[in-house]
Amino acid sequence: MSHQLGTLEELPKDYRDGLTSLNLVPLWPNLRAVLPYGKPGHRTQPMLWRYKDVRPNLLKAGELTPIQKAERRVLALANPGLGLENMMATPSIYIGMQLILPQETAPNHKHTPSAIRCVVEGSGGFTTVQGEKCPMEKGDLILTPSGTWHEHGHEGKGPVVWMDALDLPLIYYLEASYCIDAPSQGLRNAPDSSQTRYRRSGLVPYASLNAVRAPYPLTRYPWTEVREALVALSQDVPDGSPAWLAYVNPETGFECLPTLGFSAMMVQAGETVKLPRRSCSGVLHVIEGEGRADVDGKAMSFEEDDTFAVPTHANITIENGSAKKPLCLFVVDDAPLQRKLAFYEEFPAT
Ligand code: 1HN
Repeated sequence: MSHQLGTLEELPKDYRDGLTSLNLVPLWPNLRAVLPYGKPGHRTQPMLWRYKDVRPNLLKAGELTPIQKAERRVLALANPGLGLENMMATPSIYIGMQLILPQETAPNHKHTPSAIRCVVEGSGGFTTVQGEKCPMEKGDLILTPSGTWHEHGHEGKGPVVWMDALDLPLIYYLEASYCIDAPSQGLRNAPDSSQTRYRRSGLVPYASLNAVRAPYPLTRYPWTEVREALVALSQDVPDGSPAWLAYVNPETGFECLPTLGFSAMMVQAGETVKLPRRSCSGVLHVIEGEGRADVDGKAMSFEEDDTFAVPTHANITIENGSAKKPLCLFVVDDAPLQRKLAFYEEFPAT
């Protein structure tokens, strides 16, 4: 491994030109670029998007662009390291902030990328997924997995904003991204299944034990329930570690979606936590609280509703900036995909 590999310039020009004309490329001058030693390289920058910068521009979009001309009214959080036009927060994760105004509807469609929403502000918004109407209140997680019909509406007052996360960069790279539309879904006239069939963790409908399991039994994870669980867990975690819960499929116990993973973290008032160095890339969104993050030496001060991207293998320290209130973060990452590919790794925080 200590050998200096041969460079392109060392090769005779006529040989190089000959290779080029045959669409052939020598591997060895490029090998370290595509297979770095010890740790992967990355173009993804640790990046913070402040909601106080996003919000006025999103509301302005509400004035400038009627929903009919947008289909989805969204400002994407684009990582400059990956090229703004590519709309990638990390190599696998697309993140956008979506605005819907009272009485507007965002029409029914389905697509190959999988999506989730995490509600940022407002009341009265809803997403209908496969006929199930999911209320959207701050911090709620709503899944719209690949191939599931979904549409949005708003029956309340004032703006409703949520964060969209999709595995779009992956699916687009695979040249497999497309959507189709259809008339509005018929509604099942019943509360969403987080309030009925999957009300409590550890309990599933009896009949599901026999049945061929639905791939996505639960599409809404209400924040009030998650927060309560985080508060309870906080009483029993070591100092310097966050209370950290993963959102899972209640029937399988595995991650909700095949590609992206979702979790919620609570850092106690006045505490600073170091996260394990993980091989996945990720996006952290502040549901409540404020503080500072250090991501591979880049310091970022954040407030409620801010969002930041972290590259693969990042060393992350998070400090709760309040001595009184907890800090709650929603985390999106591509660990489920990396686990399936059998290379997901975690290293103790240093
Ligand atoms: C999409 O379908 C939604 O359904 C939001 O709300 C953002 C970004 C790219 C591709 C599809 C939605 C999207 C999207």
